[in-house]
Formats: sequence, C-alpha cells, structure tokens
Amino acid sequence: MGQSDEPQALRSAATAAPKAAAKPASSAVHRYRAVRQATEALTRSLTPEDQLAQSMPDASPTKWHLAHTTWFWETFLLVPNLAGYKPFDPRFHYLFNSYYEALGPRQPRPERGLLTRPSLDDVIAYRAHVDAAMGRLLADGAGALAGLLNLGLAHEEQHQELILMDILHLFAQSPLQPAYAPPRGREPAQPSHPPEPPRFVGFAGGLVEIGHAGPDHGFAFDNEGPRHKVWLEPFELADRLVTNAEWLAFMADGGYRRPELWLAEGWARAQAEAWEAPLYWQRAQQKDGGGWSAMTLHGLRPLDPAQPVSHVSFYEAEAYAAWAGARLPTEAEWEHAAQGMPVAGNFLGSGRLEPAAPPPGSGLRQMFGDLWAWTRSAYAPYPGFRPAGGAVGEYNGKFMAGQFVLRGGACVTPGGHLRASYRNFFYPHQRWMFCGVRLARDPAAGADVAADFEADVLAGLSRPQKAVPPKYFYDAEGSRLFEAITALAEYYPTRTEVALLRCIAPEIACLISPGAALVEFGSGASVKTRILLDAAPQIGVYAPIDISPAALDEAAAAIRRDYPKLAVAPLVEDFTRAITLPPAAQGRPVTGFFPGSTIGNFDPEEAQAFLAGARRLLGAGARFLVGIDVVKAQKTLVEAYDDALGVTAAFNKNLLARINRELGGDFDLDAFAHRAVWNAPASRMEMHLVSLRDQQARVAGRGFEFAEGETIHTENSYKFTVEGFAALAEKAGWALEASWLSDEPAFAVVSLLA
Ligand code: SAH
Ligand code: AVI
Repeated sequence: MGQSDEPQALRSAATAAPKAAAKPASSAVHRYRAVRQATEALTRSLTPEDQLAQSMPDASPTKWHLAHTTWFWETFLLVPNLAGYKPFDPRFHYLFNSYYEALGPRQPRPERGLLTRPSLDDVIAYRAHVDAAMGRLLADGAGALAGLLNLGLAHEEQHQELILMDILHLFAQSPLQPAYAPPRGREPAQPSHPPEPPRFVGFAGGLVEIGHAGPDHGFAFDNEGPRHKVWLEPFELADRLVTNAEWLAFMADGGYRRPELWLAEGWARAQAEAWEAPLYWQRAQQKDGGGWSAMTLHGLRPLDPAQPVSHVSFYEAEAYAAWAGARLPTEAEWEHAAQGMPVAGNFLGSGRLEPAAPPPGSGLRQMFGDLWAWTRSAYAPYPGFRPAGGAVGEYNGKFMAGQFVLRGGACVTPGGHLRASYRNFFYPHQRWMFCGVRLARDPAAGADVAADFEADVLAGLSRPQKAVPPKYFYDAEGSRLFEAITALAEYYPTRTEVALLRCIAPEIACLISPGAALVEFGSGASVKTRILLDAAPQIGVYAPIDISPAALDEAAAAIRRDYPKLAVAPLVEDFTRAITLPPAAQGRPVTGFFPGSTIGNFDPEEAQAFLAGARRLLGAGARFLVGIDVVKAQKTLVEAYDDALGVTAAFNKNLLARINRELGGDFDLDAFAHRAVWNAPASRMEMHLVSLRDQQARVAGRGFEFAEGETIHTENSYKFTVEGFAALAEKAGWALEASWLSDEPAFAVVSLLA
C-alpha cells in the first residue's frame, strides 16, 4: 500500500517489556506490543509541534499517524471482535479513517494538519486505551484473528516508515533545517570514495515464477500474489544502486535540461516544478564553495558522492536511465534476481537512517534496504488477484492505476517487514519517499564470453597488480590441461575427492528424490558426476554448466552415451552470471553439485555472492553438495600447484597463448615463468605469471609495460576449514546439513540446504 496514505515501513526493533500479569502474555501480545512501542520510539526526538504540522497534502502529521494506526486496530479488530469494547471517542472514526470508503466519510487528507484537537496527549491516551483492549483480545493468542493481526502489524510498520518520510519532508521546509537524529559516525560528513563503475549481472531469462506463494509461506499483502509464471527475455541488472556522484555527472551533462531524455509527462512536471536536482539537494552559496548538500534525517549534510542517490521521482529515474544508455528493471526482473537472496541490508534497524555506499565486493548488492528501487512496471493486479472482502479489501487493490512499483525496502523500512515479493507503489512524480535507482539493460547483441574476455583482460592488465580472472584458463586446451593436472601425482585434490565421493555416494543417494535434477557447476569432464549417477539411478535430469564449450560438449556426449535413460541438458554459461535452470530441470527436486574446490577460485565476497546466486537458481528445498579443499602443510600445497612435469605451468601459460590467439596479443611465452605461492594470511594458493625481463606486450591494440619480476596474478585457490566454509555459506542463506572429510591430504565435501 504505497502511495495512498501508507507506503511501506520498518522493522520493529523494540522488544516489548511485558507488564507483570497474572498469566504470561501470549506471543501475539508480545508481537503487538513490540510493533506499537517501535512506533512510539520513533517520536521520542519530536516535539508536540513537530507532530502536528503537515508539510504537504501527501504527507501526514506524526500525530495523525499515531492516531490512525490506533484507529485501524480499533476498527478492524476491537469493534467487531472484543465483546463490550467501547470506542475511545466515536468522533475519531471520522478524524482518523484514512481512505476506507466502506467505512464512511473522513477528514480530508490535505487538512490533517488542522487537527489541533485532539491534543497529542489525547492521542497518546487513545493508544493506551486501544493497547489495553488489544491485550485482552489477544490474551489467549490471536486464534482466528491471526491474519488480521499480521495485517495490522504490517500496516503499523508501514506507518513507521511514513512517519520518518513525512518528518523529513516537514523538516526540509524549515529554515532551521532540524536534524531528526544526530549524525552517526562521521561529523562533519566525510565523503567516502565513489565506487567503481557499476557492473551488470546477466540473467538468462526464460519462464520464471514471481509473486508470493500464499499463507503457508508466511504473511504477505494481497497485492503480492498469486504466484505466477512470467516470461523474461535475457536481461542484465546493475550490481548496485546509482550513486550521487553519477547523478552529478548526469546533471553536469544537462540531465535536467534535455527534453530528449525525458518522458513527456515527466518533462512537463520537471518544468512546472523547476526541478534541477533531487528533492532534498541544496546548492551551497558560491562563497561556501558552491557544492551540493542534502537535507537528511541528520539535518543538512554535504553530499556524499558514494551514497546512492535518493528522493528522485520515477520520471527522473527514467531520464537518468536514458542518459546512461540503460533502462529501469521491470518488477519481475527485480524479483527474479532477488529471489533466494537473504533479505538483509541497511534497514531501519541499522540506525543509519540514510542510504549507505555499496559494500565492497561483487555480485548484486543493495537489493534490500538502503532505498526503494523504482521499477518500470505499472502497479497492476497479478493474474488471478482478488482483493479481500469487506473494507480491508480497499487496502491495496483500489490503488492499481497510474502508479509504479518500487522494490526492496529502504533505510527507514523495518527489516523484518520486507520480502522479495514485496510491492511498494507511488505516483511517478512523487519524490519524498526514500527511493533510488538501479539500472537494468538488455544484453548487447552479440555480447558473449569473447567480449567479456577482451574487456576483462584489458581491465585486469591495467591494474597496479595485473590480474586476469581464472575462468579464462578454460579454452579447449586449458580444459585438456586441467584434466592432465588431475592425473598428476602432486595434485591430490581430485584423487582424494573422488575417493571420498565413492565412500559417501550411497549415503548421498538416499537423500536424492526420484526424478531429481542434478545441476553441476564447472562440470568439466563430468568425471565425478558419474559416481553420483551410478549411486543414484533415480536422478532424472543432469544439467551440467560450464564456461568451456569444448569440455561441456564432450562430457555431455559421453554421459548421454553411458546413461541412456538420463535427460542431459548442458548449459554453456559463466556460472557467476545469474542463470536460469534449463527447462528440463525445472519443477523437479534439485541437487546442486560443485566439486573440485572450484569455489576456492573465488574471493570470499565472490564466493558468498556465488552461493547466494546458486541458492536462487537451485530454489527452495534444494540441496547443494560442494567440494572444498582443506588447509594443509605448505609443501603439499605448493607442490600441487608447481608439479615436476610442468603441466600446471603449461596450464598457467596457456592463458597467454589464448590471449595471443583470441585477442590479437603478442605475449612472448618464453619471457614469462609460472609461479605458485602459498599466501598464508589469506589462506590461499596463488598462481602468477612472472615477467622475466622488462618488456611490453600488446593486447587488442593496447600496449602494456612489464617490469622484470612483475607478475600477472592468474588464480587464487582458497583453502578452507569446514567451519569457515559453513559460516560463509550461512551468510548466503544456506544451512550446513552434513560434511565429510577425506583421509590425508584432506579434502571435504559439504552438503548445504537451501
Ligand atoms: N568439476 C571438475 C572440473 C573442475 S575444473 C572437477 O572437479 O574436476 C573447473 C571447471 O569449471 C572447468 O571445467 C571450467 O571450465 C569451469 N569454470 C571455471 N570458471 C567457470 C565459470 N565462471 N563459469 C562456468 N564454468 C567455469
Ligand atoms: C579448478 N580449480 C579448483 C583448480 C584449483 O586447484 O584451483 C584449478 C587449478 N589450478 C592449478 N591447478 C589446478
């Protein structure tokens, strides 16, 4: 229920302190009290005058929010359900009805600020009266009222967010520019460094499901369902929100002066209201440097270029996206990307009350919290949507015209309030919400691994520590050399993992349901797969995913030949891009398989992002078997990556041969040497290519200087403990089910549950 009266709100951080009573309060009473107290906690820094004023028709006074949420409980729960309940004051029914036509006329919304009576004290007494009655109503639990209780709690949480939005708007009108809360952490504001340009995460699209799956899956508003199928074309989503620095560049390039970037309605609005920056930005006097500040809940603050841009309308978001050569995501794209990600981020509970710069790392960040992200989707009913009967049916459905959907929650939203399916909605000109922009785009025609290879190599060789991502080892020759490595005496991981899998396969087989899909990441020659397929003939579909077409084609053909009853659905893909399962694997119980400690080739942040993506891909109820190499003696490790026959050296140097062949490079392979080192503090083996002299190499028309001894960092192989890995997986939303450790040299297989 976004723009209407009550957009989406916050987590109730407060915990109720139950009063001493004859019998312990029910959990329903606890939940009720916690949310009510969290609302009241938000008003502690406000004066009675702050709580009366109304800054514009869309915003309401805090006092009105306090009373209206109370009216909701009184009207929908107490009057119909608590025998003998007496309304606190019958006149309040008119004063504090928000928009429920079925319940009669009401105080006009733009005139809520005229309600000097009842006093704030009277409203506080009203809350106490209703709270006491709710205590009686819920004394034995919510029973049949559980649905209405959940709705009332979610409703009150929405008003918690509204209180903060509306107060910020009010304070922004004040010449004194008051701070709602003292600044945290940095005073005066220390601008953090603008992050790297956004990266776009690719999604394969296809037939996907969005929407809430119904009451068995927890509370949701009616507008979030029914769950239904949506066809998505391939798309890409920016890995973070647009920043203030990027918005400044848009403005400097005439973003607010160029009608060609704007929708007609947006341009008209921008002209009529003389928009030249986001809602709360203010330009400092020339004498003060002429920079920008922004009004925040911490008062007027210098603009932090790294923070996400906030308080922009849908129209501005659209113009920005056009300027950036991108577009806004649809709500189905956003939800598909968010499904399976932990609902964690900078919500109200963080206490920041402002969006934060994106955390370091890769993969999708800021999907939840920080700012609501505008989508390109009109707020409309999902197929099969039916509003609830009676007045509560007015909660969401009647607003499904002319508004746009926002997703993900904000720094003023209670965290527990959010879900991936949550739909907020506002009119396209509105900007006082905590809302921002995440870009999406259609994959460029012909975008493929080759284009990424060139871009990644050029970017990697331009860094102070030159580096190339290890996924580019695996052209046909690289895949062949890797298989040769697995047979080396020194390369223990493959042998020990194979032996371990043979031992535990019968146990694992018992966990796999008939007809299940086995989805393997980085399947290579699919050798280890056979151990599972032999032990679990009930597996119906095998979906290997690998970036190396040569390895995948050969392996898929061999598996088809040797397992004729199995459906084999290979996918040539970079598994760091979010992908969808091949149709043959959809709708089945899923077991993921990621052997070989290939997960160790990611940095910890990348591994976490990968695990979160895999959870989304494999779906609820999936099991994920992951092979991880274990920390051990340095000598064993270094020999495994620097074998006597020089196969690993050839594998490493093949990267330069591939660059020469595919990117028009002129690396002299004899002028580089293979190096493998154990980096103990980081718990990883590192592979480098060391330049044996000062030299220059050209790649794709660009020259790169190498000093003698300088290296290209080509691979990390992190070594784990089972506990450390389980903690990482838990952060990505997985739970450890079981783990098995091999004989020395140790290697582990863990089973994770979604
Ligand atoms: N699973 C096999 C092979 C491991 S080698 C085993 O355990 O022995 C790593 C495999 O992962 C290679 O086949 C390589 O092509 C594949 N790979 C590496 N990075 C990848 C990426 N980003 N996306 C998809 N496959 C990748
Ligand atoms: C695929 N990956 C887990 C191997 C590893 O051990 O990191 C790749 C490899 N690099 C050198 N030897 C093998």
